Amino acid sequence: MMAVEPKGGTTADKKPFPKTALPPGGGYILKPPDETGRWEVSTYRWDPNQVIVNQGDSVTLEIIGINGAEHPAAIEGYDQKFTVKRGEVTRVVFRATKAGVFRIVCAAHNPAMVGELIVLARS
Ligand SMILES: [Cu+2]
Repeated sequence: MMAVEPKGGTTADKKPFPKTALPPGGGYILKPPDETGRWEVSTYRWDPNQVIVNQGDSVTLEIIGINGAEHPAAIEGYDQKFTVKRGEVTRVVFRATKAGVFRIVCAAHNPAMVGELIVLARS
């Protein structure tokens, strides 16, 4: 997995700077026009943002930090907390004991940076 920041931009003469604020929480960034009129929008995400495993699997997530200095994160319902830092690989190792869908949430980039751990029930 990666922690990445997709980014887009244009100049105010092509598309006026949006008047509506984006949802708060650090997950969306809207940079107002600079001296050249260029403005940018970006967000943070896990890529891929879904991990599918089978119940009972030993899971190792290797997550590299590409954009953003730090991503303090957790897998809700699995008691896994970790921080992904730019330029480093963070390994998250656990056994998928519980079936279900569990959010992988970065506390610094709400509400955008949310992935899903999907644990398929053992039949
Ligand atoms: Cu983040």
